[in-house]
Amino acid sequence: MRSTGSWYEVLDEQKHTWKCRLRGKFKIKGLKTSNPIAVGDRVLFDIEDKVENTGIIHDITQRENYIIRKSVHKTAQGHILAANLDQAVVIMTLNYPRTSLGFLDRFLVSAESFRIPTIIVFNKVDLLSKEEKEYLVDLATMYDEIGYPSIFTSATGSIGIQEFEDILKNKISLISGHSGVGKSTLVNQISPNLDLKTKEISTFANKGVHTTTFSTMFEISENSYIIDTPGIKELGLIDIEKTELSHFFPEMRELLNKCKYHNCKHINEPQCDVIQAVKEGYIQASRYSSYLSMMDDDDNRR
Ligand SMILES: Nc1nc2c(ncn2[C@@H]2O[C@H](COP(=O)(O)OP(=O)(O)O)[C@@H](O)[C@H]2O)c(=O)[nH]1
Ligand SMILES: [Mg+2]
Ligand SMILES: [Zn+2]
Repeated sequence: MRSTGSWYEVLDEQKHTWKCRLRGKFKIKGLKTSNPIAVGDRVLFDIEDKVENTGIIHDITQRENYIIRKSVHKTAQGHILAANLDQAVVIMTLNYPRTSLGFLDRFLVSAESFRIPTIIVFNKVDLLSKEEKEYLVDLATMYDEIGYPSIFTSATGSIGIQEFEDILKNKISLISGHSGVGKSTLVNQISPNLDLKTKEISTFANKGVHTTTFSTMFEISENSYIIDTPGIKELGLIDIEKTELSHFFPEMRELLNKCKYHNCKHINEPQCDVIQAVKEGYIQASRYSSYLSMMDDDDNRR
């Protein structure tokens, strides 16, 4: 559920909480990380003290997926922020504050690369004009066609709260989104008094800043868990090779072997099916623009 340095809080099948440490020579084969166990990991432990509720973790089950952040100091190592996520829920607002599509697409690409399905929550719909609402419906339809379902909510106006609860039901969800979009207010509608620490996901601006972060898992209702990850702002900071980026745009992925060149970057190559699809409107201009912008970012980083 959470870890503070050398202690790990573990929830067992009966929902009892145990304070555990790792067995002395605990090691995970193959993966070089600064933390051997992360929030969301499923572990096996021996009871050490039944009165004090302490235990010793001796094994970990294979991860279905995980979010890893590159360690700043040891480049060969990564830091796992969370494991075994059923989905990511990205909360955004068209306005107040404005969430850019570039930001959203960047998040979606990261989630794709970690193989985590994403649901978009458009919050604060109570503040939108008729025109903005119409635009939002079009936007939602576009993302839905690519494979990202969405819901409309107003955390303060009691719109879509039941839908929000439904998408979290019986799942482990990563909650993310810019600061001020209403994450705490939304989650509080389902689980009052939960103190979400989730910070905004910035772009690459803060990439060099190393912050000590502790993810935390909360049970917000029976069998529904959310993971709050203050360090999630680095979610965008992953190594995606240029030639791979298009694989994480689902609408491009299905066209890839149709380009003339097998290593086509879909920027200005002749007989590129992606560019053709953009011209024909099958791939949305805003998505392609996010793609180009991420290709650019990559350049700057190198
Ligand atoms: N009008 C309106 N305000 C909202 C809505 N959701 C949240 N807010 C307000 O937006 C501000 C930021 O909300 P908060 O939950 O703290 O955002 P967080 O930083 O994402 O956790 C607060 O003043 C909330 O009352 C909404 O759906 N509509
Ligand atoms: Mg908050
Ligand atoms: Zn191409």
